[in-house]
Amino acid sequence: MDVRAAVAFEAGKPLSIETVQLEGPKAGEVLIEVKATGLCHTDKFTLSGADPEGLFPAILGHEGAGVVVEVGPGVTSLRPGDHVIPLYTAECRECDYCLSRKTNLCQKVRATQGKGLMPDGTSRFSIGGKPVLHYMGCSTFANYTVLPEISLAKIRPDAPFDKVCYIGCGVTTGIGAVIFTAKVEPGANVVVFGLGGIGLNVIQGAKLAGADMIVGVDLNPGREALARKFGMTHFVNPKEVQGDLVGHLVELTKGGADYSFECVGNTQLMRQALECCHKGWGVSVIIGVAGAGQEISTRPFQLVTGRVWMGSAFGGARGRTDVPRIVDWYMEKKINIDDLITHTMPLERINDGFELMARGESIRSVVIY
Ligand code: NAD
Ligand code: DAO
Ligand code: ZN
Ligand code: ZN
Repeated sequence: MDVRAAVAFEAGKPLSIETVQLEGPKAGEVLIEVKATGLCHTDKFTLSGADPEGLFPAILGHEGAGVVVEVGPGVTSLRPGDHVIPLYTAECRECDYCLSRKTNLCQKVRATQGKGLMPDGTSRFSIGGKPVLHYMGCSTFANYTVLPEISLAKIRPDAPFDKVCYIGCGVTTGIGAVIFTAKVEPGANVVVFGLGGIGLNVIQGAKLAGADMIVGVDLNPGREALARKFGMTHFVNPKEVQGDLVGHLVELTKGGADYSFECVGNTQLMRQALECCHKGWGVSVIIGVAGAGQEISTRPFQLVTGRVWMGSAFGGARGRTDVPRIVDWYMEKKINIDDLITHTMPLERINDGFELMARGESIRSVVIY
């Protein structure tokens, strides 16, 4: 079938709106109509060429929501009409990783997904007979796409696509890092570095977990008001701190953070996030994705004296299990997504959305098909 897609032909160039050919689902695969997709920082990172694993030409996008149109042979858990959220972290429930119960990083389709291909090693997308690659197993910048069955979370039918698409990455990454990865407990002091599409969700996750002090750190003073609305209790702009930022944060939290989260992708901030943690028990979670080849460092004594450094991918969420629950939290008004979706646009204006992101003017832009 012919589909409409924003194609990334090469790094550093704007996306190009094209008619693309899409093959139907093969065994274990599902064709979905994408109804809405968010634009995430990671799409921009790949499009910029900074992502060492970025492959072209490809159809980017990994934060969608849509409806099942057709299922391939052997698909048992989904049928046409089901509402779904694509998962860039699948959940097969049978690989060693899934069965370990220690991680959400299902490896069942990881190898082919990383090459921009479906599990049988081919692409379903093409233009004029030439293959166009999938991206993060999702490719939600097309109005129809094909995914493995295990890469789709079935969600309730009354959830609005243009809001819950954000649960496909940003919401789950931020809230999940607090609840599933760090397991923040009531009364904890939390410091969040970076108040963008991820950090604001860390803040609302910390509030949901019952954190006491929630300190937000950002260079952009324009982020303060929204962060306060989501539960931030103290704002720190590093440009306004006299002297050492770490010392300031340790003093503010009366000894250090119980938990800190790096939501920028800056290796210097990652160090500060670790070092502002409380001696003996502070836990620092890296969420931000640093540029190719960058490294983190600290003095080992920071860890010897009880601080813990860890990371979180997709908020530690097991997609098919946890994403429908997070959709329920939204529908029950336990979490706020609406105020984070600052812009919407048709597919034809998707490049405007990336410009808004680059200028720091949007939290989330959503393309509505
Ligand atoms: P964003 O651009 O919306 O937000 C980043 C924020 O950091 C902005 O508010 C900016 O002003 C602030 N900032 C930049 N430099 C700063 C500094 N030196 N000190 C303090 N604040 C600073 O980005 P986002 O969408 O929230 O994504 C954040 C990071 O998370 C990115 O690296 C992204 O790739 C990554 N990410 C990780 C996962 C995961 O599963 N681990 C998932 C999605 C995104
Ligand atoms: O290696 O098993 C694996 C999968 C790793 C994927 C984790 C992705 C998290 C960071 C990328 C940002 C996603 C938007
Ligand atoms: Zn993302
Ligand atoms: Zn698995």
